[in-house]
Amino acid sequence: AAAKTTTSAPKAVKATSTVDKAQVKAFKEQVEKHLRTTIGTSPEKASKLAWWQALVATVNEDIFGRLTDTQQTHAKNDTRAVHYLSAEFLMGRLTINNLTNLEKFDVAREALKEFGLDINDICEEEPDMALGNGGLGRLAACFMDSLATCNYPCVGYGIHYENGLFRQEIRAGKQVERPDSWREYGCPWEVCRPESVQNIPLGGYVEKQTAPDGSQCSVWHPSSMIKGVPWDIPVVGYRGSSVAILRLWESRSTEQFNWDVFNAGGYVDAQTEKSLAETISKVLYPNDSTEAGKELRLTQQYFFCACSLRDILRRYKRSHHNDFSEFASKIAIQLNDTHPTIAIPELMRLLIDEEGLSYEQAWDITSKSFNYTNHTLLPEALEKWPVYIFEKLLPRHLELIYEINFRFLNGPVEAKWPGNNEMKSKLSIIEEGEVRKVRMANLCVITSEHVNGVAKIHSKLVKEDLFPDYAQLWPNKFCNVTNGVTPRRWILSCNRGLAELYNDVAGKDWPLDLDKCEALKKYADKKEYQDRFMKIKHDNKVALAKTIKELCGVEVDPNALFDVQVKRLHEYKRQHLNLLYIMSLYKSLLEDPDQDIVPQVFIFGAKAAPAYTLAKDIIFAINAVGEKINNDLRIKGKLKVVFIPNYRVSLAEKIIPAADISEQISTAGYEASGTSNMKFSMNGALTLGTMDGANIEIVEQAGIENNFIFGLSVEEVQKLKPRYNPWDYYNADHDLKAVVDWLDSDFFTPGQPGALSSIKSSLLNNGDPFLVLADFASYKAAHQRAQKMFKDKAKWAKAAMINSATMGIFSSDRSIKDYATNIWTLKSQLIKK
Ligand code: KOT
Repeated sequence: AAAKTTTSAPKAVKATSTVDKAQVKAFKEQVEKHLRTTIGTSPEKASKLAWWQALVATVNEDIFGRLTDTQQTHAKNDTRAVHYLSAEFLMGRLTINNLTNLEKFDVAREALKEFGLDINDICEEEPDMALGNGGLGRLAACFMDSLATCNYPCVGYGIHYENGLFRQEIRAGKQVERPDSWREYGCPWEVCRPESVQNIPLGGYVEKQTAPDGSQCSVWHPSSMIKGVPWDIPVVGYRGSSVAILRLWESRSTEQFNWDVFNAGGYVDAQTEKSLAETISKVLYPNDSTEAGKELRLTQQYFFCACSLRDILRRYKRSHHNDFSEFASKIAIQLNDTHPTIAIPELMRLLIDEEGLSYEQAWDITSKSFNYTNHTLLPEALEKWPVYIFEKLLPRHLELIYEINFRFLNGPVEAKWPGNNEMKSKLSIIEEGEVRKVRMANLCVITSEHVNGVAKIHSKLVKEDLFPDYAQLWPNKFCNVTNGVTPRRWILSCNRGLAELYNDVAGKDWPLDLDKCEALKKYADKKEYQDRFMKIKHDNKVALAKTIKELCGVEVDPNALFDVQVKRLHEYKRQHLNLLYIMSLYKSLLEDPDQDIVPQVFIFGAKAAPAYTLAKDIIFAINAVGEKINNDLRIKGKLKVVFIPNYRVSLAEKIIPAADISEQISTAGYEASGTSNMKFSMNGALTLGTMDGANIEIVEQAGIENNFIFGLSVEEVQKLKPRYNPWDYYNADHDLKAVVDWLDSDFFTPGQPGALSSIKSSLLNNGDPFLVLADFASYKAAHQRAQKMFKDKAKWAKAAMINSATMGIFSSDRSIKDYATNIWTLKSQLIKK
């Protein structure tokens, strides 16, 4: 029959597209070639790991050519570039993403199929690159993807941790931390660059010298040198635009480090010093939103900043020799929270001590180069380093910090508030007290051109509550850039079914312009499309149910409502509020087992900082309650609770596409933004959450009627907090009292009464700092609304589709363009082949 042209709307159900046979053949030959000549094995005896390595080698062939093109274009045009300094980059796995961005995934899948292999199975061999704790590190990873995709000249700088975030095991319901050795068998994506090694001084003392002209200067005599070895990880932009570089520094001992000791016959001592130097990049500190205040941590921060700045200066000097007048117009530096703050005095030091600039010249350059992103308001996360640690490790930097502080207090502060010592002590970089401390955030604000928060509400609080006095001095310094996530990883790669649907309704360019997804909105009322959308969700739930069976040994029904809370465990994120609700639901089911409720599966994933006892107790409580509920035949499987161990990026990619409800239940004012909230919505989950962080902007897009919002607002929390008494809520609400008291029994922990009491105690005796009890009733009501809507399949499908369709502004491309336009004044550069 003759082909018919059609102008009608796309069909909801469509045949899957086919791939080019010649490309598949070529890819297959490439993989086999690498299997034989790069890996040294053959298709007959290759392990899955070997196949994966051959696959990566094949992909790398594509990447390196583009990398050279990118770097040559930028060098030739002497372009301005941004340098993203971050102690964390939570990259996850790279294979599927790189294939996706190169538009080779389907070809690769078919090629492997011809070897009898399943690409997803092979890609399971790849360890996650877990060089981050949570939101902050994952944001940096999404930003690298967007920087590359949008063709912005950039380098990401961080630490090449030998061990990333710990692997979590659950034993007898409790978290156990195991080391994460992500490169035990080598990482095929990274390239070592010995030609760019740096030597970093540390320790020692500062000598005051008088120059011939009578002026004073400082000479630093460090006590040791550490070698910084760069490892480059190429980050491919979507459709092969440009290739960005993530450069991670590994610490090694230098020959200088132990030569004298060695010569004096101290072979063993020399080895100890060597291991000290190599300790610096050994392990990622497992704290999210708290500060350890450990010497090694500051050494890590200084080490990677010092290496990165030398790298930046070397590249700048290659084209500008010793003329620093254009430095600030060529170099933008973004500080991902305060962790890289030490880069500020380090740049000052390099310019003054090594390059011979005056203090004023150095300050002029430095204060035009840096910008600072704040990611939290939690006081325990604001870094303050004891002055004595600085004296020991970085005496010259301390001197420069004092100088910056002196000029700031006697300049702008004195001019604005003459003679006001109270203001001076509030704004000072140095906190006085028994232990004098350096306030890193103050140094950032004083130096940076721009200071941004990560969601509208958060940026407002940064300006008005965290730094109100600085905002009076410099009102225009403060701005907002709402976070975003990359749609390449968080839809296209992890939810192929949904990606196909968007291809059909929005055309194939939606991964580059997520606003295009809005096209789905006009089909949200159409049964055919609702069915297709919910079929995609159902398939994802079937796949997740299989994973849950494997990892937790629990059978869950894909027809049940999947209610998901996955994120770091923290009191402010209130996993225990979720748990109290589950207990109350269970209680009501025991009281009336025949009641007509929607079957529900509550899914948790969370790592607790190893020293955070209450967080670990909450993990134990979730497991204990889950164990009881999952095995209670009286409730006929209407309720299941699972805790998926070792939550990480690769698990998120399986969990998020399968969620019906996304729990975003932080106490209002405490979650700076959240980013998983965006991923869930994009994948068609409805948010059950508070008006906090980016949740506010999510419901602004998707409509409050398509989500379940509950709880106190930021203003209400601020008002209630000073006079809050959790006992009032406990005594007034029978159901709440019953479940809180349940924690004190041994019902969930037979033979171990009191095993869950610390949670009750934190809620009642410790004043319930995050207002769990105050929000309980409203939280329960939100769940009831959700249950009701879930019974109306069409209504639910429509709401889910509208959520997914309206998340365009949460593409990290939009965030990066905001940074480029408002903060970095950076232009994108087309790459010449
Ligand atoms: C950790 C230590 C010190 C200071 C801040 C942190 C931090 C903050 N780590 N992760 N965050 C999160 O950052 C995300 C990205 O901006 C936010 O979405 C999230 O709300 C923060 O909690």
